[in-house]
Amino acid sequence: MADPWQDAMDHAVAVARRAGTMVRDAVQNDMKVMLKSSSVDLVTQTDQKVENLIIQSVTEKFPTHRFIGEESVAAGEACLLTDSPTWIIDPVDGTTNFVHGYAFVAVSIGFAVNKQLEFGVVYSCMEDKMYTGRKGRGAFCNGEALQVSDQKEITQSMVATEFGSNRDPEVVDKIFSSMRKVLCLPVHGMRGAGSAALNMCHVAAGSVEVYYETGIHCWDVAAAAVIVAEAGGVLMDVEGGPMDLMSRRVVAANCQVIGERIVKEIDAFSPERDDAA
Ligand code: LIP
Repeated sequence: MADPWQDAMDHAVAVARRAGTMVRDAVQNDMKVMLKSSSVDLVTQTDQKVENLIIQSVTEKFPTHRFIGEESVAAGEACLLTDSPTWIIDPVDGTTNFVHGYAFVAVSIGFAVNKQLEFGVVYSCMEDKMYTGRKGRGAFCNGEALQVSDQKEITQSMVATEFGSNRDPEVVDKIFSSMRKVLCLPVHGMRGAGSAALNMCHVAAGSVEVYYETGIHCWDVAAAAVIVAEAGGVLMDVEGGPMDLMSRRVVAANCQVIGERIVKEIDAFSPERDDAA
């Protein structure tokens, strides 16, 4: 059957590639770094320029579609997912990496209809890796099919997580106590790419068994959630149960057993939801 969203997905891939070129070019030049929620929550003109590029180009082709974009929300727009076709955009996922010239930087474009994610495109700009996932049709990296790891033992697993950008000591304590418990299971290792989208693509690609984080936003994970699911992985909340895109909490695992095992070690907390009025 013809795919009703094929056109939109092709457009997402094309615009992600253009956006990636913009990001790569910007790394060569001086960049103006600004602050958002705190002194460690960074944003650059490139984040804003890339988001404008994506929104403009999508609007020209699909004038009725809606957007949730990291920088538009930072500028005061509502973060509201309706039934309308909606593009969920993180123009530069891994902004801190981008500012420091650390290689994991991605353009992330998710697409939802009737509040269900239909496809996701994550372009790792510095590595020139185009990750794509289309509901019911698989996940790919540069055209090669992705498959999660078949590991079922947490003690044989690679775990990814992040410190995030909240420096409230109580939150930092929870992050560290969770990491300590996970590390001492023991697991083979713990990593953090500095980009939620790429951590999840690493789960989809099989090099990481499970990624968890609290504090991410819907635009960090929407696209990669489709990629993980289509590579055979599972998504859940940090306390178990289904992932809620607006809750700012995510576990992406190769399988249910590993996901549920990691959930047992996480000291959960609840940041303000993305869709809080
Ligand atoms: C960042 C993530 C990073 C996470 C931060 C933040 P940004 O996104 O991808 O992995 O730890 O909380 O959300 O701000 O670079 O788009």
